[in-house]
Amino acid sequence: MDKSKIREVVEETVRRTAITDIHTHTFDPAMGGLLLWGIDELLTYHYLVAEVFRARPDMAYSDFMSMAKPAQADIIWDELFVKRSPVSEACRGVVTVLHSLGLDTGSRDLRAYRAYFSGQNVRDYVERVFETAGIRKVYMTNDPMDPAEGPLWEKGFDRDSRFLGVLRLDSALINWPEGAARLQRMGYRVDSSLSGSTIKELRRYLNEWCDKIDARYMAISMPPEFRYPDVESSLTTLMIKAVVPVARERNIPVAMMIGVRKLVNPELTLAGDSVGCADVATVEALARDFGDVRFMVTMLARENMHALCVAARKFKNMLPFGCWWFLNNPSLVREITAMRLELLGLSCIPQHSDSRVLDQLIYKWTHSRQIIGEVLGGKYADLARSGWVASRQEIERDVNLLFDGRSIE
Ligand code: RAT
Ligand code: ZN
Repeated sequence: MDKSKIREVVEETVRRTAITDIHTHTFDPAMGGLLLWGIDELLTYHYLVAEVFRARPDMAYSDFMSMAKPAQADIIWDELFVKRSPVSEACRGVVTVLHSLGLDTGSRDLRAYRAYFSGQNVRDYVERVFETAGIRKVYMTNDPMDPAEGPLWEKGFDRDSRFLGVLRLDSALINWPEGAARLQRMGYRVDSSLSGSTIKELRRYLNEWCDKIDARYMAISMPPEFRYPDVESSLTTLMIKAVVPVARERNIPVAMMIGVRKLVNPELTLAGDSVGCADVATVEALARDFGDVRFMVTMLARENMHALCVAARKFKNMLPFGCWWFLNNPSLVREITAMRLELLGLSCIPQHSDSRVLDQLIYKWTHSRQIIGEVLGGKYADLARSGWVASRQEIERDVNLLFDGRSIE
């Protein structure tokens, strides 16, 4: 191939390769109201809820939080799209979605957008979004302890094979013994002290629910203080005595998302979490001591990203993934992607979308594909300058390695 074309070919390949999105908060359409979509959901995304208070410091948190969703959406639209230009990443995302759907972003007409969405049927809209975003499959985040979600699984439904199950562990494990009380209510014989039958019963919970949702991996988000080894910590004990053995037995990965400081501003609820620097030595020690278990790892602090790449060079059972939450911004995705390619080659999962609203699949992937394509294209151009010109087939093969999700299967 012509050397000067190589960037273009890589960018184009990244644009059209079907993606397996390994971490989202979207749901199988059969799960009804849990699947969020449409303009009011897009506008009240918690990333934008945090931003609206930057524009309206006079507004009381509780006043906004107690409003109905359309009223919140009206304020966010007015403050962040009409009175000022939507330059933040989360704001631009809404614009990308509207534009990709063929709506007139020049009209600035929220009522017209609402009318468009109210004319959609959810099943057809899922097809449209998957098609527009170029998505093959998405992994959900499934919490059996969620009062809206648990009963749906208990009852059972016809699954859409494109929405894969992931057992989320936070409500069972974080802030133990809060999870113990929930487990007891579900009929598991656990107690707060981690003694007696607790570990055995927690494993039973994990196994039964992995079966029920056909979990492809188990996932947990953790505070920056998470340490291993740490004999004092309930979370660490539960991880190594229950989660790790179940993952090993089932041959599924454990995803650890580390570095969230929950509710630094409780009044902001879901939008109130912050970031802290985590301990990369902890994930190295876990990967070393449990070498037969696969760990998918992402961290929330930019400061952790370099050390995490180095850690993955040392442990073949560690897979860095995604640019999570506050890192999912073009400048940081660019930096992190380049660093990963330089240190790990193609052995990482560059991005997940974290979409909470179905339509976000469109913007999160349009934006990420753009940056990842540019960075990756630069790497093939560098290679060509060094004397190695990749063929189209080789480029397609490589892009698939990054995006088809096979490394976690
Ligand atoms: O990015 C987000 O939407 C966060 O609220 C979290 O859901 C985070 O991604 C998580 O999975 O904990
Ligand atoms: Zn998430």
